[in-house]
Amino acid sequence: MENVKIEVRDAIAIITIDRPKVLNALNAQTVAEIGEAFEQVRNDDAVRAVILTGGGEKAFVAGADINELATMNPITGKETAERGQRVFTAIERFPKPVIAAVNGFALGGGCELALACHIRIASDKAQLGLPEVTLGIIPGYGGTQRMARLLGKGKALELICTGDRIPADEAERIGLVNKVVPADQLMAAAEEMARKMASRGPLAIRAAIEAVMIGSDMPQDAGLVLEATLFGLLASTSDMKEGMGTFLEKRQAKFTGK
Ligand code: CO8
Repeated sequence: MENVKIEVRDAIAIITIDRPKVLNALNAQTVAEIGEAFEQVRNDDAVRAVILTGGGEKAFVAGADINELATMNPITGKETAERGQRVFTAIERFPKPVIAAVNGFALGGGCELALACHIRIASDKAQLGLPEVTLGIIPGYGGTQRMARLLGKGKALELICTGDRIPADEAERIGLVNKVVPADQLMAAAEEMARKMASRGPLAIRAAIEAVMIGSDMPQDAGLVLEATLFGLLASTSDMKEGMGTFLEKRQAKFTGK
């Protein structure tokens, strides 16, 4: 892959979008490579958590590549949006926790990418926003849906319709990011959280993500059925016996994902 790099360290895959000269802008190739990177990591049993970040000092991702967007017609525009939405939805439903380490600008498609991740940790230098309306378009990689679900319709419409960029501390205040840390501690903070999640039962983590991400789009009664079914399923796993055993025997868990 040309624009996306994968590094695996201690059960954690760090996926870096690496086109720093254009602030990691998402052209079609980069979107495809992000999808490919997640597929590689999905099939790697040694990986139990993922950190997604941007290469260089300035940006997580400064949006879709405006040079490509400028050439869209109605057909290619819809197709491009759908292709990106498929990749981003695969991230949202990824069976291992995905933490966005937002190291700088997360704008437009970059903010939408962060929104598709399960957790967002931001550097104190990060700025986030959906500036699409300043270009005469709307978010097309899920931003209208995921931001409204995360923040509520009022705040989402404020950000989408002004196109304003907000600093990391405000993003934390409104719940757009989980926490903010000094820039030089960003990767350490993301790795610390990823390591903690990677040490838990992987099948339980997978079920938790499914229950929250799929369940929150269902009526609550159906979501509760999903939760109970996944809960029951976990009772059939060695990981459950291991987890309960460690508590009763006061020892460290060794989960196998079986
Ligand atoms: N696309 C292409 N190139 C970009 C992008 C981008 N989104 N962002 C930055 N770049 C390039 C710049 O053109 C510049 O290149 P060059 O050095 O060749 O001139 C280089 O990156 C560095 O950028 P700047 O010189 O502008 O850096 P500054 O520090 O002055 O400014 C900003 C940083 C504020 C982030 C500024 O670059 C900016 O405003 N970028 C555009 C942000 C934006 O509008 N993003 C939203 C794009 S639209 C979108 O994401 C739609 C998603 C949905 C698509 C649905 C499918 C069709």
